[in-house]
Amino acid sequence: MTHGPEEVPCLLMRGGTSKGAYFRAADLPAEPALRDALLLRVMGSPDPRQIDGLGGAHPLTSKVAVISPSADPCADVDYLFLQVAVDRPEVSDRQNCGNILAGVGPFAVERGLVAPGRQETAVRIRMVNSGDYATATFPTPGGRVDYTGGAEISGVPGSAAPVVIEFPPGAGPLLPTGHVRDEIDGVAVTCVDNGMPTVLIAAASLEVTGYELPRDLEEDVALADRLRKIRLAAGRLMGLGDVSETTVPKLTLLAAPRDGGAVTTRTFIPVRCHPSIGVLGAASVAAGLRIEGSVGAELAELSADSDRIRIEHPSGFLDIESSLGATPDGLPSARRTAVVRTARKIFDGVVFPRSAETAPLSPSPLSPLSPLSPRSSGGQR
Ligand code: NQM
Repeated sequence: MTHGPEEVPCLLMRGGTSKGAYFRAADLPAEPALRDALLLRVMGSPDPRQIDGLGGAHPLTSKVAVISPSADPCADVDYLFLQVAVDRPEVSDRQNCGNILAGVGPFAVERGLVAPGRQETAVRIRMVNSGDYATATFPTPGGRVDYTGGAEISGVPGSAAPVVIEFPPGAGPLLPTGHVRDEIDGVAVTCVDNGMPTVLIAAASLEVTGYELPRDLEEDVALADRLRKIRLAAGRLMGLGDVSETTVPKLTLLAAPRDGGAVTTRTFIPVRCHPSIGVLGAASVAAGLRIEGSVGAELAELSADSDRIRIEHPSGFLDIESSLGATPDGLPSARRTAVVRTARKIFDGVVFPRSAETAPLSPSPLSPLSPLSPRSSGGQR
């Protein structure tokens, strides 16, 4: 099939608890500025409702995966993740996404980038944003991706085929500040990066329980202000520079488990409170809990004889396997991380981006949905 210049082949997929538009790199402009301008028009940003595009008016449904064959001998495909801001004209490659990652292997088979196995297929993925690797294994009976199955993940109704994702140790340090604990604004934090830069904070140290509903936490303007200050300082300590306009680091509030898991979490991504938890965010939390002396180690209930850690979150739990080793100079380092996700092919076709001449440069002032109150912290991210 041939497509006009403003008709872009696109697969709309759910990856884990997120949803996004998946593209072959070859179908998008190679020039990042042109690509990003096109993606804003595809998703309908900037607009709090994204009414004129594919985006779902929330950071977790305003995501893009760009996939291409990899030149790296350790990978089959390259996966570039792009976060499309909802209410700002901004596309960022500063963070990775482990939920959208769940759809990358199936997409690669759907688009003929990887030859399927007869029963299952393992796709080696280079995550361009971080330079880290993952291997995703999923069923392909008879050489076709089978999305149906019995795997259930909290935050997604029903069940689907499991996508098993294995992460080898990442390239960067697990403790980017070089310390197990830092103190910011009078609050003890542990800054950890096992795929997603994350700041761990005991909920009680911010005068919340950590069991609140995400909506209630999002409406707490004083909490948002404290979190923003902690995040800006943590970003500098983690070597990320000025993070006022970026979506990393994330912030995870921790409390003792209530439902048989290892810990309860409320994660800010970084302004909206996640209805569950990101995959790499959970990988960072899990690793952080295992570090002796960390914020969280004292709250967590960990099993000594299993790598599996059950992370409780607002809509259930996420099980993750996490084991640590040590660097030659004795600092903790990630050894292995693995997780089960599911993915679904929702729609396959071409997307017609709004024409560049009529696209908005700033959000619609007349949206009937009021944006979140803590706008001083950077809008709906
Ligand atoms: O941490 C949300 C998500 C994510 C990212 C976010 C993710 C991850 O749930 O790997 O999956 O933290 O912005 O999609």
